[in-house]
Formats: sequence, structure tokens, C-alpha cells
Amino acid sequence: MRGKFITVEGSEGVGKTSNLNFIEQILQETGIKVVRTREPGGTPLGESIRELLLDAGQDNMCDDTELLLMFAARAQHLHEVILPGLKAGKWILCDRFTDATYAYQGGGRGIEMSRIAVLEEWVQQDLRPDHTLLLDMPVAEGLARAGARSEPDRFEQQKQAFFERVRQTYLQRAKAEPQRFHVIDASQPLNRVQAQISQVLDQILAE
Ligand code: Z5A
Repeated sequence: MRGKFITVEGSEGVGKTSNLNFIEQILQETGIKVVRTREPGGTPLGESIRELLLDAGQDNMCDDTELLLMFAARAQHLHEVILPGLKAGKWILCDRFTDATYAYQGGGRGIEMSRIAVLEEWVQQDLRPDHTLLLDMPVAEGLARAGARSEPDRFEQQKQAFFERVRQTYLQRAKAEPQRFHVIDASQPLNRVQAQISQVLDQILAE
């Protein structure tokens, strides 16, 4: 039986890393074989592309190059990790996927959504995540949390308005696909965020 494809999304500082650890642990405790992975990246080639994409020194990279590199890394990730994993019955737990492309390259950079949709069809065909947990919180609060980290990468250098567009795009997508998206209030203390996530996982595990 095909495994499930679960993605976790959100803007800057929403706590994806902390909560992915929690989700992975819960799934493993129920005996599910989980492959934890991330985008951009997830394969040796994809991780090299990630380095280029995040490199603050690549300040001349045009928006189309950024978009195509995201999908180049994704094509390799699908081929090497996601599709074989699902086929083998494993659950794929992925830190960001194509919703991030709509949010960052579409909402943030302003690339037409229809152009992203063409690449999505081409690279993924009919594969879409089964469930997406969207960690949501006000942008200013997320930036304050993330600000505690070291050197900003090429995305983290963007201004607040960019991340407002990212957040709004995520929320619009969640509204359009309420069966797939689970919006989590990530502004709460970690134990309350995890209580919301546990409820969602209970629903998914009961399917
Ligand atoms: N990107 C793109 O543009 N297009 C695409 O298609 C894809 C990606 C796939 C790298 O992603 C960049 O790629 C990303 C979008 C772009 N750029 N940005 N921004 P990434 O996912 O690797 O990068 P990230 O967004 O910086 O993720 P992260 O490292 O997982 O950060 P986080 O969500 O902020 O999580 P965190 O490190 O767990 O939490 C941040 C801090 O908050 C940390 O100190 C925690 O201890 C704290 N925290 C967490 N939860 C709480 C609560 N509840 N209360 C208080 N404090 C908390």
C-alpha cells in the first residue's frame, strides 16, 4: 500500500524544525516507517542546489532561475526519495514542498501562479501531498523569533512585506483546499502548538 505524503509549511520563524521533530516522533511511535526530508534539498544533488539558492552571495539570481532551481531540486527529490518511498509504503514527512513555491516565488517574488502550475504538472504529474500542516503566525512575531539566529540567508534578507505576501498566499491556499490543509496557530507556546498538531495527527492516523 502506498504511504502517505505529509508536508509542513510556514513563513519565517514559525517553528517548523521544532515541530517536525515532534511529528516524526509521534509517527515512529505508532510503528510507521517515516522518511524525514526537506526542500529544497533531500538528495545530494538537491542539497547542492539548496546551497546555491540560500547563498546570500548570489544576489544577482533572477526570479525565474530561482523558480527553476526549486523545481530542478524537486524533480531529483521525487525521483530519488519521495516516489520510491511512497511506493515502498513509507510515509514521507517533508519540510516544505510546492506550496512553498506558490508562497515564496508566487506570492513573495510575484511570479504568475499559472507559470508555477505548469511546472508543478510537468515535474509532479498528479502527485500532491495528502496532508499539509501550515504553521501560521503573525509575520512580525515570526521574524522576531527567527532574528535570534545567525547570518541571514538569501531569503531571510527579505523585508517584512515579502513575508506578509508569503503568509497571505499560504492562507489563501489553505482556504481553497480545506481537506488537505490543517492550519495550526503557531504563535502559541510550544506545548499548545504540539497539542493542536497531535489532534491533526490523530485524524490522519484514523483515516
Ligand atoms: N523556499 C522557497 O522559496 N521555495 C520553495 O519552493 C521551497 C523553499 C521548498 C529555506 O527553507 C528557504 O527556502 C525558505 C523558503 C525557501 N526561506 N525562508 N525563509 P527552510 O525551511 O530550510 O528555512 P526556514 O524557513 O528558515 O526554516 P526553519 O529553519 O525550520 O525555521 P523555523 O520554521 O523558523 O523553525 P525553528 O528553527 O524550529 O524555530 C525558530 C525559533 O523559534 C527557534 O529558536 C525555536 O526554538 C523557536 N520556537 C519554535 N516554536 C516556538 C514556540 N511555539 N514558541 C516560542 N518559540 C518557538
